[in-house]
Amino acid sequence: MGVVTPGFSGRARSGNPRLPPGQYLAEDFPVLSAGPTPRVRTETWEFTVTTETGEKHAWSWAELMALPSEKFTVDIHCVTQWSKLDTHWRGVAVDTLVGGLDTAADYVMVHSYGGYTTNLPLADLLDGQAWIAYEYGGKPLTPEHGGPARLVVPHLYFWKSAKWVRGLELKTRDEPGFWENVGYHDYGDPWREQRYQGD
Ligand SMILES: Nc1nc2c(c(=O)[nH]1)N[C@H]1C(S)=C(S)[C@@H](COP(=O)(O)O)O[C@H]1N2
Ligand SMILES: [Mo]
Repeated sequence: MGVVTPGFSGRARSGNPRLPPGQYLAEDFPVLSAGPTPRVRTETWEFTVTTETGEKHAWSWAELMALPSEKFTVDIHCVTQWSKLDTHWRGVAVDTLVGGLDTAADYVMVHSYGGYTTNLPLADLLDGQAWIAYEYGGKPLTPEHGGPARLVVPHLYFWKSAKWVRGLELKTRDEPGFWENVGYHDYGDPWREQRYQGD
């Protein structure tokens, strides 16, 4: 038996080219929520996109379901160092909701039921990089994982993937969301290990 246990070397340097630096593979699907799980009924659920001029666009649950959806398979990376490869989802591409809008905004504040927020550049939500997801593993997304619907932005740390998503606020200025405000990185690229401000 070697001095370095497989578990330790796995965490330090996995050799798996799909694992960003400092990440390890999670077998299960951990639940990470900063507060209680809001129970949002689809009957009253509403998703809004507000532009920087105050123009508001809203979708009911039925309207979201009527939009073209995509199945997508992605790797997800939490800042607490777990990653999960090949996760299966279904959702509506953010392009489908925002694509036709007249906006000069460069930033987005994502808002959730329950009050959670997270900020990111609008460009990171477009071109097939992000979805409003409502199925995981072929089943309706459970409340613990953000159901009825959550944002999924797999190329950034998973705190950007707001659970119980309620809307996108398009903005000309970048402002910090919930975790960004207490020291987490504004952008959060797992491949550049942008965990905290200054990384
Ligand atoms: N609304 C909301 N969204 C959230 C969070 C949260 O606390 N509230 N936690 C974030 C963090 S830190 C992570 S890692 C993922 C966890 O998603 P999961 O619980 O489905 O694994 O959700 C993100 N989205
Ligand atoms: Mo996280």
